[in-house]
Amino acid sequence: MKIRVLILSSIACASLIVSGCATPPLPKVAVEQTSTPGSSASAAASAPAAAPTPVALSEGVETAAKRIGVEPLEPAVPVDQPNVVADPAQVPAPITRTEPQTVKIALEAKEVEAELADGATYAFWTFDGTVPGPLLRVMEGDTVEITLTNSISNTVSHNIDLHAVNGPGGGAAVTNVAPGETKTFTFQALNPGPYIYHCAFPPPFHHIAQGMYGGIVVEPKGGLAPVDREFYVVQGEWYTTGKAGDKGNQLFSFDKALAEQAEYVTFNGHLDALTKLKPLQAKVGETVRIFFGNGGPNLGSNFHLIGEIWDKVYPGSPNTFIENEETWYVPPGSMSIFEFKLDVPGSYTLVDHALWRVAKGAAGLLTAEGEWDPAIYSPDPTNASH
Ligand SMILES: [Cu+2]
Repeated sequence: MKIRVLILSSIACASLIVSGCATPPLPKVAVEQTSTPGSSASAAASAPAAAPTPVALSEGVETAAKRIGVEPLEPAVPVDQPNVVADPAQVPAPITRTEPQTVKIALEAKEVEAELADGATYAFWTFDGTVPGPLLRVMEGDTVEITLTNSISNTVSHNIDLHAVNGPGGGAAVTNVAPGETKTFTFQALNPGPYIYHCAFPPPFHHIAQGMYGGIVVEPKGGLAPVDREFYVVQGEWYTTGKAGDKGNQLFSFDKALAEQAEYVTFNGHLDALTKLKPLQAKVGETVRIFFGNGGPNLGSNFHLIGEIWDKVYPGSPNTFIENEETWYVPPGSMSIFEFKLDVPGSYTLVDHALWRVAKGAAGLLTAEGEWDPAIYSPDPTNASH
């Protein structure tokens, strides 16, 4: 029952974030939907004659992009709107028990209009109002009871397919819920490891592209080995009718999704999610674990932390890991566990090492505070000229 409280507590936090997202109402900036890929609909709609004043698209992403020599995208206009960013430090407590339990998890499909980038809003479809949805944490052998509610205010049906499930559809076929409906199903967590869950209501590639995914970790009996700090990050890409950097409300582009031409590639649902809004913070000497998933729907992630080495990568079973890997591929619809120890203080950048995607948002900052050890790295790069 303890785990139930923890999970529901996490969900409650996410719900609070969503409440904040729902108000105030966002301005509707006219954007004509167009069937021409690559066209700039909002530019056509507003069409001021004067040349736009260059404004930094994102200070954090720009910094990350410059660090690796990638030109940032066209500028956007800064606004301050609610967002759906899941806090990467919002991770449920680790499993420490050894006896299986019944774990009850309640999730709510929420359609939320919020900011995707400075000046650009988007009608997200989410679990519990955040991207990614809350991290779920259960133990091998647990009976997991999933209850999915579709808010009455939503516009379409949803369901949930958890990759941790052994059974047809992974839960999708038995959780189809129209707006206002609630359904429950149970499964036994047989295979320990990290997994993605997502909405699979037809067409599933559309629901995923709107932001409906999250992670579920099935820990082994007794739990994963203890670490000092844990984070939760999920990559996803966005297909907007307007070009990246266009301001206003952005619509979903089926044409660009079909062509796999993403305008944005983000960690946790916003261009600036892990750079300006919620960067990762840790301390030198700590062991760090990142639950890193990829919602996709189309693009694989080549996950890399600039200036560090993944001491261990667990793509599946907690008993099987890769040591000393620098970049690890996480396909769409998959999650891996990354562990490393911080040896040197300073700023590190999480990236998809398909590096042009950094200019589309696939960057996060991790700051490590602590004592400098010149025997490990010298001189201090924050004092060095470039
Ligand atoms: Cu859905």
